[in-house]
Amino acid sequence: VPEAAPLADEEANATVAEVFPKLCRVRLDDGTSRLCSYRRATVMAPRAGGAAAGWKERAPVAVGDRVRVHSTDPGSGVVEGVCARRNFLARPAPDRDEGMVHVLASNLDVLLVVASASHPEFSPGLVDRFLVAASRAGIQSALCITKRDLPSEAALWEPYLALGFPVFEVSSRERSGLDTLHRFLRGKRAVFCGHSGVGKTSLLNELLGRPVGRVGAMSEATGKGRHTTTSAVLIDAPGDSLWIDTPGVREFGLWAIEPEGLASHFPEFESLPWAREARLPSDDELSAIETAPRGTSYRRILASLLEGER
Ligand SMILES: Nc1nc2c(ncn2[C@@H]2O[C@H](COP(=O)(O)OP(=O)(O)O)[C@@H](O)[C@H]2O)c(=O)[nH]1
Ligand SMILES: [Mg+2]
Repeated sequence: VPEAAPLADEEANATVAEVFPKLCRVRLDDGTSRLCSYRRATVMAPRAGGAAAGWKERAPVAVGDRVRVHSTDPGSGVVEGVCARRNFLARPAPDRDEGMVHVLASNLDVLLVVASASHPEFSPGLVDRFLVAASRAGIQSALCITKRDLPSEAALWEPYLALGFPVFEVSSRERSGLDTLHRFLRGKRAVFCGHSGVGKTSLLNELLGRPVGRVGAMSEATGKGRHTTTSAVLIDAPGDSLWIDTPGVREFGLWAIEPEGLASHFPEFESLPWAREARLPSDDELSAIETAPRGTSYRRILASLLEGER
């Protein structure tokens, strides 16, 4: 079956809001919502790289995709085609075949990396993986530090401020810091990413002043939240903003990043000679950056890419 060509932007009338195994929920441009089926063959538009580059998407559409929906009856419809994406955030699909890719969300203005000051503890490893993935995808990123009402150890997020990333410190419980973050996100398509239990859904509920998703119970044993959502969910926000809540992840695999190119996604290392030459650092060159704030993070991610992380 020949693959359908992508639609022109003006042919779209809806945005994918949630993805289920054989269905998706879309938000029509008139603001209403519909549960839609799709036929893979008509929806699989050629994607940048795509089949030719040896990778396949886990689902035919992703949250944020612009689509054309034919309404069958009130409340349901069929996705007839999809537009080309401006950008997309992807990771290797966990527990899937080699080459299978999970597109978390598409057509984004900003990736908001959400990490808690404590409970669970701030985890620079995962933060850096999201920042690298955003950089690879050409998406602006920012950090949101949640649960600032709780006592925490040293401010491990300070290096990110020094590196020029926007950093927002908030407490959903005490409703502090929310206005500044709201202003930053206004008018943007933003995806909220981070460990489960860091407070993404609580934050969205507070930013919007209405419940948009269930807040997970904290596990007494691990101090981490339990999974409450399985797909990313697109949420209408004021000022034409579209914000996307994502299910918490334990790990975030990097996709389509060569070990030699990793340093180009760390602004503080990109101008070092070996990084500019797009080659791996020698042992000496690697130890020279070991004491930099993100030196350890870089070394760990590099090691996992060299071990064949897809
Ligand atoms: N102390 C404190 N707890 C919070 C805050 N925000 C969320 N939580 C708690 O953290 C847990 C996980 O929150 P949730 O929003 O489901 O996290 P998600 O998995 O990232 O969406 C819940 O028990 C929340 O009540 C906060 O600002 N302060
Ligand atoms: Mg949540």
